[in-house]
Amino acid sequence: MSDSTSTARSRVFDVDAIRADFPILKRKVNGQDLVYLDNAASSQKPSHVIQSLVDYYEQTNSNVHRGVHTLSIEATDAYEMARTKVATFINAPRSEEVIWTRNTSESLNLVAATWAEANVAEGDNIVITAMEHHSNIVPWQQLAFKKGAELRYLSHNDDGVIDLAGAGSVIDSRTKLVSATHMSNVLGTINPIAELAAMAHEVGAVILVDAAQSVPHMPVDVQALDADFLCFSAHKMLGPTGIGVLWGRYELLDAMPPYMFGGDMILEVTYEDANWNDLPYKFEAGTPNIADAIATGAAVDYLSELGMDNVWKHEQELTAYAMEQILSMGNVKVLGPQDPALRGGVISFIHDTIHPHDLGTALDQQGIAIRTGHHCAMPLVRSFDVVAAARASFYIYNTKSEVDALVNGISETEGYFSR
Ligand code: C6P
Repeated sequence: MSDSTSTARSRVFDVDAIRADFPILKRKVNGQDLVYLDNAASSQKPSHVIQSLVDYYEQTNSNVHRGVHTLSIEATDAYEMARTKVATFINAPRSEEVIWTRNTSESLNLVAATWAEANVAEGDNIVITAMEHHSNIVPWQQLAFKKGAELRYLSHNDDGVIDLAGAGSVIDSRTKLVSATHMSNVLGTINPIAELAAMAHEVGAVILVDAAQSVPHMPVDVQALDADFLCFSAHKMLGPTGIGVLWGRYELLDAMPPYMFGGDMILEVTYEDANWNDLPYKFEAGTPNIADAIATGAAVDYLSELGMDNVWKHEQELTAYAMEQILSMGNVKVLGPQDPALRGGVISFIHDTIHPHDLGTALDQQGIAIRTGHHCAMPLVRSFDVVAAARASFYIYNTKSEVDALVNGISETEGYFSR
């Protein structure tokens, strides 16, 4: 693997070699080999990313954009290099369009508190889908309450596929923003973002893409999607917690008011007033999360070396295999598209007789980590007349034998509960 400042080379997609890069995959959980299938919540980290944090703190640690001394210059270079890597990764036209935030949630709140605050008025509407994470519902609910605007939902069919034909009557001349998840963290559905972008642009609205579940797993090109804003979190894509990205079109970001005030985001301050720094710094008040930005660059290097086409192909194969195995059990219902080609590697399921929390706890005893609950998408999960679902989600280091372990684990749990 490259060091944290180099640009990506290519590497063969070899799952055994990939697994060897992840120290945590060697540990036992409850005396069993760890089978980590909770990647939609947060991914594991390769040594390359962990080492980039150690290297930064041992060799470079300093504040950025402030000093003339060597450490500060090196820290600034590495921090800005990471921004450039992210820009290249999502094919952003300019690296100044990449804003570091804490996570996807903060990126969404930033747009709600700045762009939407300035552009949404009474009687306008904001359109989201009915399969959003709370982070892409609640900021818009709050904004709609405050502004006297309407929050509208795009519906989906029983298979979790968006009703594009119906979207034409939901998105109208009073729509200011369409905000949609690229891949559902519950259903796995991949949404038709380019089509929604065209519909939004047709009525003069902008489109925001919640790419928390897509950027880590598939090639994402903000220009091909014709997106206006797009956000994601590093911790779901091999990077550290506490850092995320908001990408936005330069003209939009440039016209937006700041989100927070303080050091680095100003150009000039007098006792009476202040004016704002250029992008991206206008949105990065205070000392930023330097180490984690650099480690995000290392994560992007790692994924780029594997190639996002290969990452996606691997996960599609695993998903198809897992769907087949899980559905063949006969007593487990899978939420979302039944056709694996329409979805990503997130499989939420409901067992006929075992509660998801019991299943999750029993699987944990076998070293298998899945997520159970409402997955921070309460309205969506409740729409299936349940309060919780079990969810297995995959990443680059998962294997078919881990899918087998999951299916065997479910069978063993059935045996336990039938005793
Ligand atoms: N979903 C899951 O287990 P943060 O927490 O800010 O990094 O990401 C929020 C978020 C936004 N949108 C989507 C589609 C998401 O999946 C998530 C995070 C995790 O499904 C944690 S709740």
